[in-house]
Amino acid sequence: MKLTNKILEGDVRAAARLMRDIEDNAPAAIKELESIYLHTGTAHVVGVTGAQGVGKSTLVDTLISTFRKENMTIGVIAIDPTSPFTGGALLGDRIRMQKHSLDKGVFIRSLATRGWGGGLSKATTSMIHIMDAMGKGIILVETVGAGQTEVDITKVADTSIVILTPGMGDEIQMMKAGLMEAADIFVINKADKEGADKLRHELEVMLGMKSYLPNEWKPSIVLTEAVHGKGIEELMEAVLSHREFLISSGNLEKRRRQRVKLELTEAVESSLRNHIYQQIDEGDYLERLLDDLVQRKTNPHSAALQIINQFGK
Ligand SMILES: Nc1nc2c(ncn2[C@@H]2O[C@H](COP(=O)(O)OP(=O)(O)OP(=O)(O)O)[C@@H](O)[C@H]2O)c(=O)[nH]1
Ligand SMILES: [Mg+2]
Repeated sequence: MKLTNKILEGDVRAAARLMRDIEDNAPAAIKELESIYLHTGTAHVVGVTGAQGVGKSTLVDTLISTFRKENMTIGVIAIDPTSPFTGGALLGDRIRMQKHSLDKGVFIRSLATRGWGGGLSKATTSMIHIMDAMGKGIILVETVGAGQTEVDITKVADTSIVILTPGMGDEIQMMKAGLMEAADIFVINKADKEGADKLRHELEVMLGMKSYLPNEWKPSIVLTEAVHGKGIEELMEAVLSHREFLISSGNLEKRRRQRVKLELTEAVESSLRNHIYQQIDEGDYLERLLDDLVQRKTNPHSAALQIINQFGK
């Protein structure tokens, strides 16, 4: 557990080291994570999602400065789909974020998600835990592009920010991804462009169609101009209000329980998968079962149960 103690003291190098080990699937990293986990649960996790180019990174960058003025410590995880098309944008992000690199209260990491086959990777949740254990008060998780990762981040975030921009027809794209229902805060970024008020009106109409119970959060709408630093304080206030609401309504506990449940089921699935596959790969058990399947002597469901009974002990 030599990394854990350093990480708890906020050691950035130890944290970076552990994160690398996790990405490399090093066995020692699992042990470290087990002890890290016991020191988590205080950070407020904020998902920042939206279609490509809506201004997520610019917004995150300005949010960092705004939170820092309030003396809050920040972790940032930028999830990179490793698409060749975003290379330029990421380079831009790095240059932009460099100004925070000397600030001990800020820790920024980007994560590649290629090869994880969609969904929130184990690396992402591990990284959230590490930053949490480091004592970061707010953890911002930026997801690029539209897809499963964006929807999944809303399952682990305490607060979900969904960013839209005027005149892009984003609203409709978002609806499809199931993001609209997950948003706690809608940001209309690039409010300097035409159509911001129209979009705000459309969102208000949409939210007005639903009735909210007293202990239910009605999503807030914030207009921002990230490039000009406008509306960022309001956005920070919206995040803090939502956090207050979650705590006072008891919803934070419910959300966290959901998150833990998701993590647990994922852990069960992956442990079972690793455990079983390792064993069936060793003998000719699998080959015989495949023969039976090809010859229609059995069916995949029964064969799966047979495998679990044989090796799942
Ligand atoms: N006009 C205007 N442009 C903005 C605003 N905010 C960001 N931009 C510009 O929009 C472009 C994309 O900004 P990014 O912050 O890289 O957007 P992103 O959502 O992180 O992009 P990806 O990570 O590639 O999905 C940049 O050229 C920004 O300068 C704004 O408020 N108004
Ligand atoms: Mg970005």
